[in-house]
Amino acid sequence: MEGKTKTRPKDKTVPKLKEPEEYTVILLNDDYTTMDFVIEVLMAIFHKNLDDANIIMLDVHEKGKGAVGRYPWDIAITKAEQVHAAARENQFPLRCIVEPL
Ligand code: TYC
Repeated sequence: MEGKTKTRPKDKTVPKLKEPEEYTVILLNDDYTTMDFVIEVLMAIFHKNLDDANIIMLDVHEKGKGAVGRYPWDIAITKAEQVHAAARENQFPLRCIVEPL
């Protein structure tokens, strides 16, 4: 292929790389999980500081549910599984759900 350089064909569309879609992890209230455990979970799994964890926990406690964070699908579902595993280990019924943004 002498004398020929490869250039990107101008008439073809190059697919744009899309940002990964995000999902919201929503924490659900219950009557049995302790407030301290919810705060621990928010700090350990969602990397919230103590103040934010406390605010989120109280909001969920009062309203019944609340958003904890937005993540790409794999991360959101992994965090939800980690919450359920930690809750199971400590015999709490704490649940969260993952919803499209
Ligand atoms: N309602 C619980 C209590 O009074 C505390 C709690 C808060 C539980 C948030 C779950 O996602 C939750 N001990």
